Amino acid sequence: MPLGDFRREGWDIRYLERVTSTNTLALEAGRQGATEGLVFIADEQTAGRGRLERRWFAPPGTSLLMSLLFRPAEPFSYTAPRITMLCGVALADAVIDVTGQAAQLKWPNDLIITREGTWRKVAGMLSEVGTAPDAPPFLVVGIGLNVNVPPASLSDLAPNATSLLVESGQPVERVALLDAFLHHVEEHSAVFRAGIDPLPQWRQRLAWIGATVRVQTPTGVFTGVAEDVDDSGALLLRLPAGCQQRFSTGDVSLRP
Ligand code: BT5
Repeated sequence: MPLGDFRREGWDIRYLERVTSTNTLALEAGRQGATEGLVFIADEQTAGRGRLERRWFAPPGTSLLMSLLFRPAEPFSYTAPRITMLCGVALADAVIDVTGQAAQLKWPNDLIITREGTWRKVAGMLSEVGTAPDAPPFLVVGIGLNVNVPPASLSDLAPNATSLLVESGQPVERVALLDAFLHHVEEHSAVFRAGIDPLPQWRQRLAWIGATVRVQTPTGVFTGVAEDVDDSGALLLRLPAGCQQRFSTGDVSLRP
């Protein structure tokens, strides 16, 4: 089925062939009052965004490029990060269901696959908070998943990029992944609404807890043992000097 024909009950899915960034569209729609459940999905982005002003690249028609609009319940500062976490868990679930690949989350918002001791990034997530006058803030969760990116294009994306095509050795149906992902978002959201915190499940899916890692932040590079995440999802690193340092943002890699 073409991506543009995909529907799922409970979701308002808007497919566009080419956009600047699905996150930008979802943020604008949220400002205009769009309701939770809106999803923008595109075959191509001309200005795909990563965190910290970085870019997200994807050859047209090869990937899942999408943004979901959420209107988190109060208190926003507790609920919004948990919605991002449950989307990450749902993304890992979908990849595992559809491809059998043992995908793991990499703090804070990546999906990686490790093969023969080497990890590669197969998806990234960008959560952004939107605001509008006289209205509560809302949340946009953007996901870029490298589905059928051919091997020759991977080095144009990032040195450590991979795709599901490359990992599983065969093309993967984007519609099947999208359907599985939305199914798992529904499932995990229902559990969260019933009062169960998604953080422990998210933590369980994180790669490298207990391992020595390098954390790169805008203020420096730190090496230590990734001991845990705290109640807000921040990473807790045990530094060689013995003290623990908390990171709310950064890029983590395994110590070389
Ligand atoms: C992310 O940022 O990983 C978040 C990416 C979110 C992209 C989605 S696509 C749909 C929605 N609309 C948007 O505009 N964005 C969201 P970050 O952790 O900052 O990683 C960005 C870095 O990943 C870049 O600097 C590159 O090094 C690398 N990169 C870019 N494209 C990649 C790809 N397709 N696969 C793997 N790595 C990539």
